Amino acid sequence: MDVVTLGESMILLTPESNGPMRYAATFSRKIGGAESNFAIGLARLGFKTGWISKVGDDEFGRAIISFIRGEGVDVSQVKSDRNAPTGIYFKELRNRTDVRVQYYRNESAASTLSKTDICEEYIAQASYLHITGITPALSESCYEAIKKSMIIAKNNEVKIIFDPNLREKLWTSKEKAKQVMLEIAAQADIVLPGLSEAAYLFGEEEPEVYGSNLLELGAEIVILKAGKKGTYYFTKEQSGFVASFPVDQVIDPVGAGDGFAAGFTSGLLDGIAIEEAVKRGNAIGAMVTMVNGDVEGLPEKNEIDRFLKPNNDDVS
Ligand code: KDG
Repeated sequence: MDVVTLGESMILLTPESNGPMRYAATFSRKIGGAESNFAIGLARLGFKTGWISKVGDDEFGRAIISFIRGEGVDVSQVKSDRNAPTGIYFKELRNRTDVRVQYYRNESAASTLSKTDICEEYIAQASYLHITGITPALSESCYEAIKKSMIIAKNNEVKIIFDPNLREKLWTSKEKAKQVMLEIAAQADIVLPGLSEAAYLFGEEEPEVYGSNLLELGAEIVILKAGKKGTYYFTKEQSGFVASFPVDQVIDPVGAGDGFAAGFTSGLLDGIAIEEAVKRGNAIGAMVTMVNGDVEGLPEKNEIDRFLKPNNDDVS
């Protein structure tokens, strides 16, 4: 297994018309979840990924498992819960620049995930463990599951990738969010915040300050995503900035960060230079925003190669 991740996936309902959702009569039904988005992104590029989770023992839970399995992600560690439902979320596209997310996931099956659901052998055989800041916000037992996964990773030389994915709606307080995120960041080898997430953790600062703060906490690689501007990267030996790819029209920005993380991680797995890995991440992030849905725009290997080398006839 190249990468193992854990977290909640939900049924995603998007109104078929723009504007306030109170007027929406018809919805399209898709699937979303930061961690499975990431796992699907890597699977499309040909990597072996596994997703640990829980869904309700209901039709939506079955839809999620079969969709994610169909995308080539291993779902052998996903359990069905008879006592709690699958979570749902709505993506309200009010207009091109105002996208709102509404969750119906309180006490969902995934929020009951606990350390007893974490199998040591499963994580131990992976090269990377991917964690987001969403999972520990779901419940104390989810945070326990995250902590156990990180201990297993540390004991087995599995590198930890931490994408804060700050979702303020899920946290009981800013202090708690900050404390947990910093605890996880201190255990991680690779940390991938957006600039606004870094500001949440450390206050308004320059990117270089965030970079050195996170390196001092213990990360080997720090990536700072500056949205449509580009991405900064920092290690002890080098730092730099890679500009974003222009996007004529953003159709749906949700999932772009997960696309970035998948592209960047694929670069690490391929052993390419950090700058090239960041470029691949930027490219996939851009491609995701051009398509409606959290995962629909994630490219396959030949598509990302073509995107990065548009004039290369050798790329099929
Ligand atoms: O990063 C995209 C995710 O935000 C989306 O897929 C839904 O997992 C989700 C969440 O918790 O917001």
